[in-house]
Amino acid sequence: MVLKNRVITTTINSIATGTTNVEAQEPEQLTQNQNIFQVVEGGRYLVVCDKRSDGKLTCNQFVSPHSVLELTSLFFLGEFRPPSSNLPFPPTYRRSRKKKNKGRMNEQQRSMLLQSASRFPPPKGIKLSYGTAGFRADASVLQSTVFRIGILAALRSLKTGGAVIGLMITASHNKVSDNGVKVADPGGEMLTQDWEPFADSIANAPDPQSLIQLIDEFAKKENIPLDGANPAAIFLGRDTRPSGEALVEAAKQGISSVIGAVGSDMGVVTTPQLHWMVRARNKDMKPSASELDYFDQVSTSFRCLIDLIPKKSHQGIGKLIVDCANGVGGEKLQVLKEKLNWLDVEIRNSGKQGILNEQVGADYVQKEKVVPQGFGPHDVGIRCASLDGDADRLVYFTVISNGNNQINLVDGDKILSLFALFIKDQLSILTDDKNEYQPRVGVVQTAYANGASTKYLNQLGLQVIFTPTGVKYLHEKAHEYDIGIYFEANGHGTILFSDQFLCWLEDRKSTEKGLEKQNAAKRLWAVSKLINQAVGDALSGLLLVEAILQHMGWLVDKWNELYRDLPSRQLKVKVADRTAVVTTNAETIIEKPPGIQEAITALTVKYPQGRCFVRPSGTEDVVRVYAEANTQEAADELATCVAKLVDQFLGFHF
Ligand code: 16G
Ligand code: MG
Repeated sequence: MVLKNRVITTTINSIATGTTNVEAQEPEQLTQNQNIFQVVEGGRYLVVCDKRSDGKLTCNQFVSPHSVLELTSLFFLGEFRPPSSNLPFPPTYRRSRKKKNKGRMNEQQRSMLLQSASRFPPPKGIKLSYGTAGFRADASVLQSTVFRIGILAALRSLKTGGAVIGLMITASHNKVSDNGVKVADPGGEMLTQDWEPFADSIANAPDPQSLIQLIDEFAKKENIPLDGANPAAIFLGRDTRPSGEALVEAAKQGISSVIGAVGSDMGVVTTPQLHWMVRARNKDMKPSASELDYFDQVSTSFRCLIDLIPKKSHQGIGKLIVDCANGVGGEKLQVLKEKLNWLDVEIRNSGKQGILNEQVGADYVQKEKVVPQGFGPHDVGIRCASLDGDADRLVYFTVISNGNNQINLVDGDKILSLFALFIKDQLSILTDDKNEYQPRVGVVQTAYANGASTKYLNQLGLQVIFTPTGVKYLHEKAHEYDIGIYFEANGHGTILFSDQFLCWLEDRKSTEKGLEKQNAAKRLWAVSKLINQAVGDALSGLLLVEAILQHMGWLVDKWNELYRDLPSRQLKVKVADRTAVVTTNAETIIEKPPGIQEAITALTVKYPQGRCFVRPSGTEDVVRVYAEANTQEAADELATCVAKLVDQFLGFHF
């Protein structure tokens, strides 16, 4: 691929929303294959077009579905990739004649907000914060917060030129009486961090007047059109918690108190399904972007990967048993199983009976390292997997014989390693030194990644980068690569592919002469369609693991033996104020309070292969301790000593 900074200006006559035929005056200047265009008019847009044989252009990825398009100039960028900072997604299209009213709230809008807010008084004496994964609390105190986040989601849609925003009601792996709410941005990723302080402040506004004042100030600052003339669209979803339905209703009330905002209820879905739909609607311009589309895409791309398995390595790898945490993943996996009727899967803890997340699910299995309810000695030797309550985490395990319910855990780090290995293999078939274009591959982990996994990935020759805990940090970092693979040890992760890489790959699928290279390109293409690029997705991740294991002809033990985990221990400590702990270096070093880091380091160096860090939890009122060492006893001892230290420095000693 030639990287050229060539910019050709051409003029388009019209771009129709959704269907998107682009008519350019000088299409002869454009090449036949997919090209990247940038449209400039009041904002910058990324458009990917195909030039058809009749010389016209078909635009297949485009801007906000709700913008009235009056675009006139188009710059052809050839195969040049502008720096990502120049590519806001989604574009913020603004009609210049509306500028005068930006951020001004009219009287009708003000009184609608006042009226509806008075029906949702905030709970007394409770301060909520938009943590690592949105607001989470006992469901009984969340009505007002969810109502207000409905308003926030509508504002976010207005801010992004009418792009669809996601609002998910879930408390993931927390107990069934909890619930929560989080927002998905137009690309399907987590709400931009810049808006989190606003989420905190409106959630805690004591009365309707102060709430309206905060909204007014924020809308002015952010130039959000609140004059009722602009549409806003929100997709709502919820997991299976009994409190979910009423909370979705509260969110709808928040949304409909912003003039022009429309909420579409997607019903009971997994968190990643909702993120996928948001992304599909905005980025891929799928007109329906429904759950059905999701199932179609993941099942078709999975089948494609299976069809591309070289015959010689095609051998049975036995059945898979999946623990669905008694959550939403059970019914969704059942749909996939029916679509892929030859996939050998047994579904357990499907949610028909049994309590959500109670001694079941990925979080329980990964933290406790024991079999979930419903599994036992009869499952020894079988490949098992666990999803969490909203199906955005996935771990595998096998039951140890005579092990007293102990398991061999195959965690997020191992899933990451399997994905990285497969992608690296396919890339090395596809590219050689002669290729002018070398895709950049990055692997993103957190401090919780087992040290043995990082060593393994480094040995594969991959670049490993660390970020703080929380999907938003990993996701953002992975975006910096052509192929960015990220996983947390807890089983949340995915793979991101850059548009530039996908354009190149699409070309290779058809132009490569050798069958092997063509198949490698097709496999990578199928991976990009199967994996949920919006967010970590237990169901699509599970299908990718299954496809790769079948491709390799590997039994689960072979996969688990890629490397041997260093023994580790996690503990949590209740402290007076967890915000007193300030960390740096992807949470591996404590900056404040002074003195504690030196004490931890002094303890850690005593243990061979010792590693230890302490961080405040983003989801619980505790401080977490993680320790790793060459034996389990040593890891336990190190974790216990450091936990005592944390208590000395930060505990309740008045
Ligand atoms: C949330 C995060 C997860 C993180 C965990 C850490 C998302 C969607 N989920 O579940 O990524 O590992 O919090 O919890 O961001 P902690 O801060 O309590 O340790
Ligand atoms: Mg979850």
